[in-house]
Amino acid sequence: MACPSPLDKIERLKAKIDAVFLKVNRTSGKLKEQGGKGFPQIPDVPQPSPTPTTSIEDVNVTQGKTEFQTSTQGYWNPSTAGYTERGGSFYKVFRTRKNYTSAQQTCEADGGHLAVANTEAINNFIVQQISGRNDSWIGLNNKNSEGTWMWADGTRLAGCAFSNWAPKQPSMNQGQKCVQMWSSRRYKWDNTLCHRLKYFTCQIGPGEDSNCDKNAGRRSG
Ligand SMILES: [Ca+2]
Repeated sequence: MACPSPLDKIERLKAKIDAVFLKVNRTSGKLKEQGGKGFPQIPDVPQPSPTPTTSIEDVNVTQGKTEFQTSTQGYWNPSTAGYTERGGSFYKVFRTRKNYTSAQQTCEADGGHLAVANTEAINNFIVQQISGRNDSWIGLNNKNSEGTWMWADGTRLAGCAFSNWAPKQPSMNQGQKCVQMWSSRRYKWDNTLCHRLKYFTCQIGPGEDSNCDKNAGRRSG
């Protein structure tokens, strides 16, 4: 074969240059593609508790939860203190016996109050937490006004659709101003003497949306 002519050399050189351009273009395309995806995502850091894991059923509860989390996050965690989350609030049965006032103070020290069992659902939930045959205080009393039963969140029992008195309760006995879940009456409610020592249930957070009427009249509960 004859020595390649200068023209052939130029053609080959052009072909090489084209090949290089093609390669550069492909690489550049890949880089653009990569660039469009941005930097690799840093995985989300898991949120610390008390992020509830149960499903949220209505908007009011969701709002309550958000407010509550904002107010407590960062300095105290009910979950690690033995509280169980339900619908954005936290509940705990304390298995030491205290009188009503001491029980209330224990709940307040945790940032809550004695439990408000103002719907059948939350009442049943609390009963399930009380294991064994133990009477347990709830946040219901008429210490400030005879005949007017007040929940620990400031609502009147009379304004709520739900109540769960044991048969013949509340009894009219003088001084029975505090309400227990009465184990020998299937944990239905009984008014009894506040100085008695009983288990008790605390609640942190807004609790259930009970539809209790905060402006209910001063009728007897
Ligand atoms: Ca009674």
